[in-house]
Amino acid sequence: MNIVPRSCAAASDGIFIDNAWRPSASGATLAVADPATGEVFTRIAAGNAADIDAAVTAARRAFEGSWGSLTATERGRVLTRAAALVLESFDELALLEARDTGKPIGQARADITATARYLEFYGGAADKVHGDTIPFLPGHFVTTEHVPHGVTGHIIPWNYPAQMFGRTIAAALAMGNACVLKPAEDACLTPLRLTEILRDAGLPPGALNCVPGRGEEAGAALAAHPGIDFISFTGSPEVGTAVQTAAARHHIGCTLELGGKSPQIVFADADLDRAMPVILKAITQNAGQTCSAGARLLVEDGIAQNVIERLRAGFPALTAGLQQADRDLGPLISPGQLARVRRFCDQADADGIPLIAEGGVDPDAPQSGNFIAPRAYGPVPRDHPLARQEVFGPILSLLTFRDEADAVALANDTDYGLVAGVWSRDAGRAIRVARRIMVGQVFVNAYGAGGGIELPFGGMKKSGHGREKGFDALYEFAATRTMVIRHD
Ligand code: TXE
Repeated sequence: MNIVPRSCAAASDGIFIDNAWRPSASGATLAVADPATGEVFTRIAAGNAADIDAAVTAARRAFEGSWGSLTATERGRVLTRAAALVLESFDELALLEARDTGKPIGQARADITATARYLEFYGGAADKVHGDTIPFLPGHFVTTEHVPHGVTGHIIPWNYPAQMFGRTIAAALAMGNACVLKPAEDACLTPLRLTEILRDAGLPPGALNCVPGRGEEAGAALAAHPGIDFISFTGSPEVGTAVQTAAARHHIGCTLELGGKSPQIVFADADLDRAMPVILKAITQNAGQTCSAGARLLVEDGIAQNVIERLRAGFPALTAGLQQADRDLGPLISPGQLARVRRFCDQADADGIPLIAEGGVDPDAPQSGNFIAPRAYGPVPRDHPLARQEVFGPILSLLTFRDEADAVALANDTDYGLVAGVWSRDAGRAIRVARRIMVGQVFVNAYGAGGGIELPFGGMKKSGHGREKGFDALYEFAATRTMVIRHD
């Protein structure tokens, strides 16, 4: 497995600007550890404000020159070629993603498939974004076009680094922006490799620059840089606030995707045989470190005991293990994340919240890894942290509701608004309820979009604003220019 991109001499040279690798301006590096063992297996360049400045300058040059002068079709072809190159390097990328994030190899493979699909989708979409003509005054012809912002900044998290790369970078490039990417310090290896693949696909120098580094250094410098025209951020609400504040200081737009506490609403008439496996997967996929994890299981009173019995039957079979073992879940990303999840469990235990069921950890999983067994708690009181805060781990909270009105109120009784699921055989009720939940994406008798590349995705309330995926993302990475032509 190539730990560093093929054309990069060493990971410590891993700042990518103007299609070439270089060490960070300060010479600083970050340790890269395997979440399953704790072993530090490489060190990656840690960029700072000087590197960000060089990257923004390179991006501006590309936007005003070689990249900005390509047609939409030519841009699309670069992305489509990159999709093919990702598939050619499929096994290598999946192994790298699994090693860096700890996720089971099957999940990593699914993520690389999705990454290629993002490049394919946005490659195909690049020349299909059309403007309008607008009837106006006599003797006037009015038309609109969607023009790129210019230089876009992208700050992505560690939970799905390859997919996040595809999601945000492919859409921005498709519209003609030049990009500066700051991947997460805990998982930046696949974004670096994918950056190289974009170059190999024909991206001109400066069109995509990648600066790994610490959030408070490289990330903050990118958000505050006066040379960027738009910023896309996925991460915690706290950092999202800082990014939006920085963007406001120089009056640029941003999209924020800040996680959730997503409800799965199960009515008494639901098909539990169909629902339960999906409910278990929605909290254990990626060890629960998923913004759209189905973390709140809201169950109608009359079937609560039945659902609890099914959780007792299902959870013990869920096992955490090494990447190559391809179990239900891998380790958490870092000791810090493990400590955070344990704190939630310790508090639940101390507060006497019943532990419904627990899964396991493979006996051969190293003690030094960040492994935790998945758990289901409940009934959880409505004001308990387990019912309100994002755990970002494989911990399911069961709450009960009385009737339809109570279900809607409970589902919306959260600061977040990302995703929801409604399970019922009464189609009218399921749709009625689904339309009253304040979220950006809602499922009926299903949950989880998988890649969901074509489907607009994003939050309401504390989950953030703006849409990624689908055609909606293209419009985020563009501004509408209206042209009024007088011809009388
Ligand atoms: O996120 P951070 P963390 C949630 C989840 C998790 C918690 C903490 O609940 O437990 O956040 O995770 C960069 N200026 N989500 O601490 O810090 C950072 O380098 C600019 C949900 O890892 O927000 C990384 O690239 N950038 C989420 C990115 O922000 C800064 C996914 C995210 O890191 C910065 C991840 C700064 N001052 C965490 N500080 C989701 N929406 O799915 C950090 N960064």
